[in-house]
Amino acid sequence: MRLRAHVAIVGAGPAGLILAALLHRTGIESVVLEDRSREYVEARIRAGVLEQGTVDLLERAGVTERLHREAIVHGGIHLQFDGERHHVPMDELTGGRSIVIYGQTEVVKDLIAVRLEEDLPLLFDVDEVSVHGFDGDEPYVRFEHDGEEHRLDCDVIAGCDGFHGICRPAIQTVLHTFARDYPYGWLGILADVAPSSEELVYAHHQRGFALLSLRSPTRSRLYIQCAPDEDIAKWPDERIWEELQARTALDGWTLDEGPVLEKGVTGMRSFVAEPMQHGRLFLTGDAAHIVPPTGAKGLNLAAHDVRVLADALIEWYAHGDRTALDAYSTECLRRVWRAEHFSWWMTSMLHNAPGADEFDRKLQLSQLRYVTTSTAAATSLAENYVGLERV
Ligand code: RFL
Ligand code: PHB
Repeated sequence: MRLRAHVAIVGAGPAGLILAALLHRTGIESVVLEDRSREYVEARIRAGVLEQGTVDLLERAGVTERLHREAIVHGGIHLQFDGERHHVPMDELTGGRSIVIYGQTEVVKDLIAVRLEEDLPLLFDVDEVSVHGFDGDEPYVRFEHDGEEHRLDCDVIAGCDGFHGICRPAIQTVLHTFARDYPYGWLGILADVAPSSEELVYAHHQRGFALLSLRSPTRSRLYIQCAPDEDIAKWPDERIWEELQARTALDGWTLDEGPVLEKGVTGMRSFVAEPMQHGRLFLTGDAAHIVPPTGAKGLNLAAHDVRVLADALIEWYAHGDRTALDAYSTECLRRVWRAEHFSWWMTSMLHNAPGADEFDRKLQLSQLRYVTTSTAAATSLAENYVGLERV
């Protein structure tokens, strides 16, 4: 079948779904193509920290009704090292800015619900997606759905298909890529137990990094540093709790345990592809860049990309002005590289790299002490963590 839309969106992660919602609000119609099932996409556990700018964008996209009821606002984080836990009051340091705890899974569920309620095109379980003609003025996407072949003609293709998608490889030859792999990963669990700390705890420990986060007043999300190719089968729940207890132990405080509902291992990588556009194909979010999760920036960067792209498309459709579209990549990459540096810095300061010696550890501890004693250093961390207004 032959279909037509203003914008073809490949991928129904946060980037693709937010873009589709923003465009729809101004009458620009899109078709969203997702190669996984709705159940899979809605069950995938990912990020949990939203910057205020991301919440504002979701507001504009019209999907914050449940978020405003359920999200938890945090004004700070804790940094733990050398047996001490220090509070970084991010709101005080940044003139009242805070972060919001609301799972990416919930954001995606809300976006899918609104899109389907409004009867707008969003196809799950598509196969054999390929992108064509973006060098010229008549791009199109080919795909299979329900055993039938389709061609989707459009003005622009948005590659929102994540790190393992097909859009970035389609323009591989014009891209410069920059990458760093880290010699460790994160083993993450979702546990049915109230969080033991009101705010997030980032813990530096000789046995490796640990992070205490949450999803709701009754659900904890916890991570420990592990090998990048760690075999999850070697980690029965008791062993995970033991390790979490050892790495976050503090006099006068206890980490409450509960049933583990989900667990998995994530590798850590920094990656940027430049430019984020070729002809009429635009890359957004993880399709163009990856950060290690320590800075909680991945989802927020994806949201920023699609805000810039949506505004540029609105300008183009309304006034035929391509200036903002042409500046898309340059505009996004400034924030991308700031987040790359911040995420790399947080990661290097908090993890115990294999082969690291006492000198490395002393430098980390000195940096952590500086960040928790100097207002200037704490402000630098805080303004990056809550999201810089201007980059
Ligand atoms: P996604 O979410 O990967 O979505 C891409 C979608 O495209 C689909 N797809 C295709 N569809 C059609 N055809 C194809 N050929 C396709 N190939 C792929 C995929 O199935 C998928 O549905 O990318 P997007 O939208 O750019 O969003 C990026 C975020 O998901 C990611 O950056 C964050 O999850 C990163 N991240 C965090 N970010 C934060 O801002 N704050 C956090 O606290 C945070 N914590 C995390 C994280 C990522 C983690 N993992 C698992 C990598 C914690 C973890 C553990
Ligand atoms: C999470 O809650 O999943 C989370 C929080 C902070 C991070 C990364 C992940 O830096």
